[in-house]
Amino acid sequence: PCHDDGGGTKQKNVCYYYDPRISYVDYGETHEMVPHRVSMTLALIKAYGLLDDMDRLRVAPATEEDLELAHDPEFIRFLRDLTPADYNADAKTQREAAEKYKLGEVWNELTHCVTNDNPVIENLWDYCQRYAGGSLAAARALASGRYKIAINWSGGMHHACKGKAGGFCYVNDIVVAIKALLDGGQFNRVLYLDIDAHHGDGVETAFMEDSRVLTVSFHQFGGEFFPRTGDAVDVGELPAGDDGVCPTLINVPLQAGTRDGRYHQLFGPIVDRVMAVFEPDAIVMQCGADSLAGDRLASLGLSVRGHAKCVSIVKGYGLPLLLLGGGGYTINHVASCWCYETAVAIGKEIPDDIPQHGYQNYYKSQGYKLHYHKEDSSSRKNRDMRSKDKITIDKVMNHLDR
Ligand code: ZL4
Ligand code: ZN
Repeated sequence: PCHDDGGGTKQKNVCYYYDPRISYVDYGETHEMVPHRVSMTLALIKAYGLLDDMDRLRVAPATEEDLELAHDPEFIRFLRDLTPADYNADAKTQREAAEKYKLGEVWNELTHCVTNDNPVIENLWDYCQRYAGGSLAAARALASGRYKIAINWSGGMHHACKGKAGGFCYVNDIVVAIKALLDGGQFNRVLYLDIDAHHGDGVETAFMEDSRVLTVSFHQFGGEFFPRTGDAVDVGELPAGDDGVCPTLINVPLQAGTRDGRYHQLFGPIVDRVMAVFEPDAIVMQCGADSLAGDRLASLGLSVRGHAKCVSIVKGYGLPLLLLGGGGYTINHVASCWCYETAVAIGKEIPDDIPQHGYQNYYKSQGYKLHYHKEDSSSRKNRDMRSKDKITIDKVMNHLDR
């Protein structure tokens, strides 16, 4: 238990994984994904003095075998051997193989244009090993029973599939971590919650036929918003004993412009029902920060407090909790959010004024406050669910009632 050993050091409940090499990864000058945001997050966490309240642990890079928990061996080997030099030397076969795995420049049938969402970049394999290694180590730390909460803000790459990359994600560290939790022997059921602005399609697909994992994704939906899947009608279930059914996936589509009020009319009640029906032994939460107001790619409008309230609600159930990153493209907002959520995990309130530290200048546009404000004149209107939200919650609750 948590007691003072007399030397002033307490047993810590939270462990934190961060590998500095990840922050040097460069998706390309015009790409929206900026891995440097995780080192900004850590700098802020340090500046707030939060490192004293957690154990910061080493990341062992995930091995090929680890990654094969989630992926085809051929895909993993291709990823391991892929270099920008070879790719750009245009050995035609290399490019064709890459296209098969959705790596590099890929023709997109839906938009009729070339996508380079998953560019062939320097140190790609090392990057994959390290962000997945962090999530895997975090899962093992929870399975050991030593920690209550484990954090890897470099993880949460929810779009990668068994045999292909997608949506900035090369390997799916979440699937690896969940499999490790299940294989550890202490957890029979794992709940996956995803609050990224994008649908958690890769994790959903991986566990759609697995009654030990329930995936629940809250995401912007409608129009051409990536990846266009995850409507509320896309729910899944498997037969369970005594004529019952066991839910395997739930989607909560949200309209662009959804802010704290409407988000939380859905989040709290749905998570509460999910907990009662599914009774998980552990929770994995993808905390993509592109659902925040002012994100460069998405159009949801959560405040930092609104986003972190999701974490605090989930923490409130007291189960072993794995917190992962994900999207987030306005990097000062991302660092503010994940720093605040680290404080929530620890159980410490931190002041709004961003302390002096190396990355101070990044926060000018938010007045050097953690809780930045986006113009929000119609916040009253956002409090009430719209008819679409009512249909969504009815569908989800009905699904969980069966
Ligand atoms: C970019 O390189 O929707 C914007 C946006 C600008 C600069 C150069 C412009 C060149 C990626 C995105 C034009 C590029 C147009 N620039 C690319 C269907 C798409 C077809 C290709 O948060 N165009 C593809 C993926 C999404 C699509 C979102 C979210 C990940 C996560 C977890 C993944 N892909 C549209 C894009 C660039 C840009 C490069 C971009 N890509 C924005 N949204 C997408 O859920 C980490
Ligand atoms: Zn996203």
